[in-house]
Amino acid sequence: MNPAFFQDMAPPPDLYAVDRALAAELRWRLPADVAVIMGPRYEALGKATTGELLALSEEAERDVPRHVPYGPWGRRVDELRLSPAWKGLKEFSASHGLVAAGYDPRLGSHRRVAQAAMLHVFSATSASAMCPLAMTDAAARVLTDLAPAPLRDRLVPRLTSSEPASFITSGQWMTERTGGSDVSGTSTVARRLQSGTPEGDVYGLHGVKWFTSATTSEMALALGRIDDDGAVVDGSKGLSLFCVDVTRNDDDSGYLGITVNRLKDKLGTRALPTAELTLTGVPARLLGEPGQGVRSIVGMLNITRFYNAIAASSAMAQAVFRARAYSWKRSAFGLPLAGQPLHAATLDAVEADAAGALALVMELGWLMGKAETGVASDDEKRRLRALIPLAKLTTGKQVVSCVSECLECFGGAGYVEDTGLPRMLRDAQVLPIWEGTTNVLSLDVLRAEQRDQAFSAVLSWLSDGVRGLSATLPTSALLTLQDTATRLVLAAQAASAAGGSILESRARALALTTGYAAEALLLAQTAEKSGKSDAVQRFADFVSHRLCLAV
Ligand code: MFK
Repeated sequence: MNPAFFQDMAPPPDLYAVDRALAAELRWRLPADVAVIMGPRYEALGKATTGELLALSEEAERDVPRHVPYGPWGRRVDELRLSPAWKGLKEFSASHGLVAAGYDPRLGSHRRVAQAAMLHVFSATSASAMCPLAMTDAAARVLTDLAPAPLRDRLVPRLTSSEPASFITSGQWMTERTGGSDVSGTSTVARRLQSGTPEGDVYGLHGVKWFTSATTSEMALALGRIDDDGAVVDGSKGLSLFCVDVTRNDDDSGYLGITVNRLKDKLGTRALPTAELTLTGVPARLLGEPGQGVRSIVGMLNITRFYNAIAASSAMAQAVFRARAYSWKRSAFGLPLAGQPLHAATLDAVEADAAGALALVMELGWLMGKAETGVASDDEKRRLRALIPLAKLTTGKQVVSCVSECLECFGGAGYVEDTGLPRMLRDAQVLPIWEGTTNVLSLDVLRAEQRDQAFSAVLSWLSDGVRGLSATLPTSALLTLQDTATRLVLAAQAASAAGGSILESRARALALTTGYAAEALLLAQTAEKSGKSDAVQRFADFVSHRLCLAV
């Protein structure tokens, strides 16, 4: 008995330094010239995550956003009061080139893998600053593809800037009271203000946006329905995409053409300002063709879903390494937790889970980088189309269970707010929800199959990959993965033959099983390429954890 005993807990780690799965991925995925460019950047970022970034994020989490609707004399001011640390996080993101890396020509087709590693190191300590970065990167992509040259040249260099003074962020305004998953009921209307300006046709937007994250961003992409003298097309085919400059009125009496109704009181991501907005004619430029708004904004969603998967892999890795660090410091029943077989096995399982999520993120980054630089084959493009929703939905489910398991590793401390641990679980819970729920994305995979045979491309890649694995991998794990891949193909064929509601009702099970099988295959390939025993062990642990009962 020691009445003077107080438990010690390690702070969040530098993931670049401790995450062996990340090191294994980077070793085989980055060519030497890219590794030379990125190595020092990863090191600097990793070190900063335990210093400058940690201080900024803790401050932003303490000093959460507030909405001040009225000034002292009753005038509408709609001030969104944010911690100076939130601005600091934005500057930090710019100076480390977190968005810029995705557009860096020196990184060639490896740009998205190189960027994913940075974001994996950054996200879990970012106080949700990952959210505006996701939308910023996605807006840069959409503007690059769709905006008239003057608009593109005004905004894209700033969205992708590494200079804090010029870096701007973007929002994504889709969700309305009628629905987040189903945008066909969008009631925001767009009335023409000016035609044929160099930056495109200008419309005034009128409506209510129900969730707008990172509301203090300098711009946003928004869906609206063009109202041509009372003629409005219903449903999602009537939606168009608009680019909004978010500006304050000259006399600082709120935002130009926007009223902030209130900030959302959310379970997590509390440092992130998420508002309900009423648009009262805010000027916005049409992007792409009228009526093609959904088609246009899915280009944005594909990037934000990639970021979502990275946010999941990052949160999982941080939770795992915090739990592991604790297991060295905490003793029970006369032994450190780390030395107790069942606890150690639990930690190995969650570490393998995090490694699986990261492997899928890296594969996605590899395919995205190839597609964006025009070197992806048709088969790779089809695979990418399905892997985006598959990666988002699979990692979204993994992160919640993995972080929950890690909190359990801390016992009661994992349930006590001032340890900072419960916040990890609250923040994780948004990842299966925003950017498409598990069911919506499972149905998206079905549609991608029906339109482009994209799911078939994933299944073929999976079957071929599993067949190509070497017999030197642990036999039981290998057999389980082979069995899963075979049964998956049969289950997909049966569901497809049944069609209709039976096919839909099985979409989620098929999607999640495919996501886990893909992760297992990628871990096996990483293990083969690295030849390291810890990578082989992660493959075996992952298979036990996610593909079969752990016996
Ligand atoms: C850490 C990271 C954090 C990121 C944070 C961001 C915070 C922002 C918070 C939010 O904004 S959350 C709101 C996010 N909202 C969603 O994710 C919407 C979820 N719903 C869907 O994804 C629906 O499936 C969808 C709205 C797309 C359905 O609408 P529709 O009108 O029924 O679309 P449809 O008919 O399925 O697809 C229209 C076209 O787009 C089709 O092409 P065609 O017209 O040529 O046939 C589709 O093939 C195509 N399409 C759909 N999804 C696609 C796609 N193409 C490529 N990629 C996709 N993902």
